[in-house]
Amino acid sequence: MKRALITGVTGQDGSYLTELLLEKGYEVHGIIRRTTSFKNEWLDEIQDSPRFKGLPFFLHYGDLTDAQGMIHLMRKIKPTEVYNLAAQSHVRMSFDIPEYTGDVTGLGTLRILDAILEAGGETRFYQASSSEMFGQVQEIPQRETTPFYPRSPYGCAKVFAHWITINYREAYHMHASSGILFNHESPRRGEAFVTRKVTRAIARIVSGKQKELYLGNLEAKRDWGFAKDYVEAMWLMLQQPKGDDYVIAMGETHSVKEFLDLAFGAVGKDWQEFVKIDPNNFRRTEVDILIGDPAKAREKLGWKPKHTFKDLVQMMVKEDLKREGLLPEKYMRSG
Ligand code: NAP
Ligand code: G4F
Repeated sequence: MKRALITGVTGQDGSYLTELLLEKGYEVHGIIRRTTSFKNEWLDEIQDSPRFKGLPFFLHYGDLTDAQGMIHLMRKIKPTEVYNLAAQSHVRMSFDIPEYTGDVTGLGTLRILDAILEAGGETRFYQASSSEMFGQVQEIPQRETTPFYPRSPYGCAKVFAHWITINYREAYHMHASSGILFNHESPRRGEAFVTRKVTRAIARIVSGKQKELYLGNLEAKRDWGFAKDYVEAMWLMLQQPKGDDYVIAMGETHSVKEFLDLAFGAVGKDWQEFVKIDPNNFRRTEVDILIGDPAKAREKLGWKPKHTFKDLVQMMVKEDLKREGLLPEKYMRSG
């Protein structure tokens, strides 16, 4: 039986990847951080779901800042595959906590790679690289060979993590791959990211709990896809004969304004009546446009997304309405 270890298992991608690997017959181990009150909606959902009841899913305490802890877990679990999804993943916040972001998001990756080597080195490794590494883009669309120009402490930390993964692949002949994933969202997206902030606010506006929504730069453009499609690509990378780097993207870009149009439009509302600008939501240095070219992933991995941008927006609005206790069919326009 294949045994996977997932760091960042409580996050958006961690939850979808856990489900995918359990469905594929893996024994799945996840690393969680100690918190005063441990509650994670998605993990609770997985553990309580009849679909996954009785399947081998185990949680272990650990932290990417704790090298010894990582070595101990690697020796104990002896995973065949490690998916390193843990990170301080919020770009604007990385300007407030740059050193911490570098420690977790950058050095954390090195600690995992070293732990794999310490435990024997046979484990296949996936690194969650990011389109934020392209930052001030040097080429449109961005592909695996596009030079990096990160625009935040988060982007800089991810560049380090990306290159140390390549270095360990070359220096120690590790089966190590990086997925350069463009923005991917879902109903499980953290509430501080713009898409979920918008769809959650829509549900609260419809239910009368919220009147205004404060945002930042509405002109920024992102290549947004659905997280569940993207975790499939992570798994495909580790099934290849050799480690490599792949861009995972939809190949189209939309502004925050376009997201607002579609999301508010889904409940028949005009976003301009609700959205206000708060300068605190702007970044010191912004990434203006991202658009990826997933040709290599399509050709070599046979990967292609199953959901469109429009599907994604509709799905996120629908799920947030449900979470507010509202009937989507009552409030959502069809199409
Ligand atoms: P997310 O929802 O923010 O999840 C981050 C995960 O990392 C959480 O489980 C978090 O645990 C964990 N974590 C944070 N600090 C940690 C530490 N010191 N030690 C151990 N675990 C720690 O992120 P996501 O959207 O699922 O993204 C997954 C990965 O892909 C991240 O590395 C992200 O940077 C990268 N990425 C994401 C996107 C995207 O659009 N979603 C695109 C490209 C790359 P807690 O629950 O305890 O906070
Ligand atoms: O949703 P965001 O915070 O995502 P961002 O910065 O693109 O980062 C996400 O995607 C990366 C992949 O490219 C990941 F690596 C990273 O971990 C994370 O998952 O912001 C998207 C855009 C930005 O241009 C931002 O300035 O939306 C703009 N925006 C406008 N108002 C806002 C807001 N972003 C947030 N979070 N909150 C706002 O109020």
